[in-house]
Amino acid sequence: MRFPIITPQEAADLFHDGDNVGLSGFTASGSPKVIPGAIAEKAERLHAEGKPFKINIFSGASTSDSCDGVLARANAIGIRTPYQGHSDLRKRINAHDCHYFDLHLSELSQKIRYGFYGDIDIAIIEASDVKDDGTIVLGMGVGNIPTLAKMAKKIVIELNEKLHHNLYGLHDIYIPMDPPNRDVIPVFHPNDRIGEPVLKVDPDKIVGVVLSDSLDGVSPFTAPDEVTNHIGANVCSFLINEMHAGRIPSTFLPIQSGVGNVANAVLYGLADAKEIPDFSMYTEVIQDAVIDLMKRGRCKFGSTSSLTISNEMEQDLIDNIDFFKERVVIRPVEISNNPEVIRRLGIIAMNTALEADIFGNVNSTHVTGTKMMNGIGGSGDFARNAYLAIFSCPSVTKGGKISNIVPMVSHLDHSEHSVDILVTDQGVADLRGKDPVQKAEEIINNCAHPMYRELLRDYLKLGLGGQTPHNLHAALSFHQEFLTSGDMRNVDFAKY
Ligand code: 0RQ
Repeated sequence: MRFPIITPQEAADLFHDGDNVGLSGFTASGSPKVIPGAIAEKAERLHAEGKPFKINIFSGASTSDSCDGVLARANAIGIRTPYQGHSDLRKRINAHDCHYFDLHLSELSQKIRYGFYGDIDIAIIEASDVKDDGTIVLGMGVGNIPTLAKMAKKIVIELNEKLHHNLYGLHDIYIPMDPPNRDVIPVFHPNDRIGEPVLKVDPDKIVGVVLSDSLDGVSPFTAPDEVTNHIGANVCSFLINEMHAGRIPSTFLPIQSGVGNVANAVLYGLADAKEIPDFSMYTEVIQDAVIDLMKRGRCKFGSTSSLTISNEMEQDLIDNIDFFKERVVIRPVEISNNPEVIRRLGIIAMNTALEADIFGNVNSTHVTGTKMMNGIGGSGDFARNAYLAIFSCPSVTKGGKISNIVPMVSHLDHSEHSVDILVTDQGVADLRGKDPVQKAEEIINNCAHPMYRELLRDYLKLGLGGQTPHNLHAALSFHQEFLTSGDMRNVDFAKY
């Protein structure tokens, strides 16, 4: 190989305080495994000497403990975007040790190319193969790395020997032109390939190759519980009814689903429903359930930005790679989440809310309006442009002390204009074609937990008129009550 093989510690020497660092991957999949740990050790050493050291991380989405986790614990992240999901990083963000800005995932690449966030000093790319001419076969996640690599001044490769050099053909690497020269992004079907199977970088920018040897380490999903099963069943029967009513074509439409048990329950529910034809996914994350459904023949094709699958599934995929190359394409998130493509394909988008209000607005990111949970992820890319935008959440959380249906969301990620359907374990609220008061009735009757329905109706009665009858004094009364007494059920509207 033309490039020097270096140790993670030698790689860490290439990183300097204040550097803008691009990472390959999307979720743990395709994220660097070994260099961030060495950077974290360097940061701790420098901090002990009283010297500043933080790097700014631009990724595809969340990463893993060996990336965001180690760096957050070392307080080595200055700026972070566009999505994260690690508890240690969350603490840093909410303590303002790390400046996190939350962004629609599809937008980061173009905003980097537009120069909005400065230069990219160095990129770390997980590769399953690298050639002397700078041709790289990526790992299980792509994310924003095509643009990050193009813009980076230097590149260091993590060559993952576990990936066996046989992933060629799994990826489709494409960078659109920028305005005013942007052309059509020619994805007309989920399985259309529009770019190259490899990432091509300037070989002169590659300063070293670090060897790694581990799979992505995605935890297998936890067993579904009664609540997630109910939500999944509600979404599923809603979609089947829509197809029977002719509002979803009989050939069905491509599905996007966020991560977690609800997505799994919906996918298995659709797969088990005889009336639903074999379907495709056009999504940002493919989880274990989809791999399973591909083997059963129920999922025909999956377009994604990552295969966020457990080690067992990842090994299975590597061992049967030819089967999966015909059924999977891994794209840059700029394309997997592209609004133009999502609207053209007519995606059924399923995403998760932390809370929703009675008028159909959704908060996906901020606990009681202040504490960042993870980020908006791709939910806005998909919901805003979907054929059908579905949001789901449990009706209550923390044993009923929190109602996830509230008078007014404490933070707004998706406005009522982007939410067609709201689903909880209680049922389905179809918000299409309804005015705010009609939406409120639909949501209270069908989605709120029975123990909160009267309280929510009482709130509506306090409304001070207008098309959306809020009472601004009491709009955040549920949250205020939770912060004061620890239980939203104690809210007393006599005070308002
Ligand atoms: O806290 O762990 O302390 O019990 O929030 O809630 O119910 O376990 O749900 O893990 O699916 O996360 C929206 C955060 C849901 C996630 C969100 C507490 C609850 C628990 C987690 P504990 P659950 P999940 C895909 C596309 C981003 C948008 C999206 C997410 C913890 O799905 O980040 O879909 N979505 N992106 O107890 C206070 C409330 C609460 C609450 C739940 N109303 N108030 N706490 N919790 N509701 C992602 C990508 O783009 C890659």
